[in-house]
Amino acid sequence: EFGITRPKGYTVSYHANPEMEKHHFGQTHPMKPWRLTLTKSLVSAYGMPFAMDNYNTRAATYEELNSFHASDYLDYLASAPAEDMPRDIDNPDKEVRFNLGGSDCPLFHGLYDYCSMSAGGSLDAARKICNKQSDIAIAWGGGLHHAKRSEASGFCYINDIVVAVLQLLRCFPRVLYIDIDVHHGDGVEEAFFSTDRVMTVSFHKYAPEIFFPGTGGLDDNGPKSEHNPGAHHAINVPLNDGITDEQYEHLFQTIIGKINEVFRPSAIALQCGADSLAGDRLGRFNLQVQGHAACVEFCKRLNIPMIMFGGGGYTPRNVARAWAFETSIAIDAHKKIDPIIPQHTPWRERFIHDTLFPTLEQILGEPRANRNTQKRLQEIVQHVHEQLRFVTH
Ligand code: VJV
Ligand code: CA
Ligand code: ZN
Repeated sequence: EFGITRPKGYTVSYHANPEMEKHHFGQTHPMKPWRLTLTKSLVSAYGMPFAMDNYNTRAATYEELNSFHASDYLDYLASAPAEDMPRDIDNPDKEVRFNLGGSDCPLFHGLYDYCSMSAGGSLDAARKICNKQSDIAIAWGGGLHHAKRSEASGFCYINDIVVAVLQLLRCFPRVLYIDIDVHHGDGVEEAFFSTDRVMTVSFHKYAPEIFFPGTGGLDDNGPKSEHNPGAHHAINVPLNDGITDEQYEHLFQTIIGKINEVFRPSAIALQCGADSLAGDRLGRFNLQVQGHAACVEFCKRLNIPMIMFGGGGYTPRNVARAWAFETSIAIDAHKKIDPIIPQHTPWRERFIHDTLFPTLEQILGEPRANRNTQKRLQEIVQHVHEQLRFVTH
């Protein structure tokens, strides 16, 4: 109907599981797995599944999760009883193990299934890339970048990205991890602190004490201990409120273009957190779908096998817009896509505006003040270039 066909010369796979989307973190918790249903409904309404290999995500096994996570943490995660009330606000004295059961990381019904399905999708995506059955693999249910080996953090329990990158490292010498979520990708950065086979790059709002998680300053480039091969392989791009498409795209292309030349990755893991969009319930930037998606398009043009993960995103209609449009970029259909959301899209009224590309005025009323000066952005580029002088192989 929309003339969307398979891309020529390469294969895209889409990994999802409708069961995952039925889980709830709690009534007013910002993380809504349902945004994945809204994304899928747009992707399908545009006819995109015809252009991809579609896989129903399985749950990752205990052994697979154990490739990164500690056994005692996984055992507790699998057995901890669900709680109907998060504790840390109402009952701050109660013991919280592994940071589980507070208001950020509540113990909800089916938690272990939800986590293992998220990781299963990301791991399947990595396997398809490894065995060359896919050139781009999409796992919007993954991207949970804050989880640590033995700790939940910031709505993330299992670090599906680390599990997937460990799989990629079995078949590729070097993996570039890129994170455009508004938060710092601390869990992934820390997991690969001591290897030069993974370079991590996160763009994020940075304001320690005020904005989660508080790490990811410009000088945070991996521990500079004497014989750490991972030194200089963590790149951080700390930003202020209100950054625009134009500034972000320029920064992204300059930095990722340079990293591609120097590090020469054999695979890319791209975390596409959509909380960096304007109007996000937790985010602070002024990015539009076009600017966010331009980052995905730039990565795709590098012609390197790639996994696209989800991540944050707390205004579901905008998350669905971005991830559906980015899916169309993956299959090279973005120029054919009608910006008017198809009439037959389920939950079409939830989008409020009938376009994939609402203006900043439509999203926000009035835009958030931009606190990023050109001078500061230049300093960031300068610092990154200096770090990259240490990177050789
Ligand atoms: O800022 C924090 C930590 C606190 C303690 C817990 N209170 C609720 C908030 C302050 C220091 N946490 C952040 C976590 C952000 C995680 C982002 C995850 C991702 O996008 O990077 C990847 C998926 C935070 N910011 C906002 C909230 N938590 C928040 C949590 C809630 C909430 C409202 C805001 C939890 C429950 C409810 N409302 C009902
Ligand atoms: Ca980020
Ligand atoms: Zn986030």
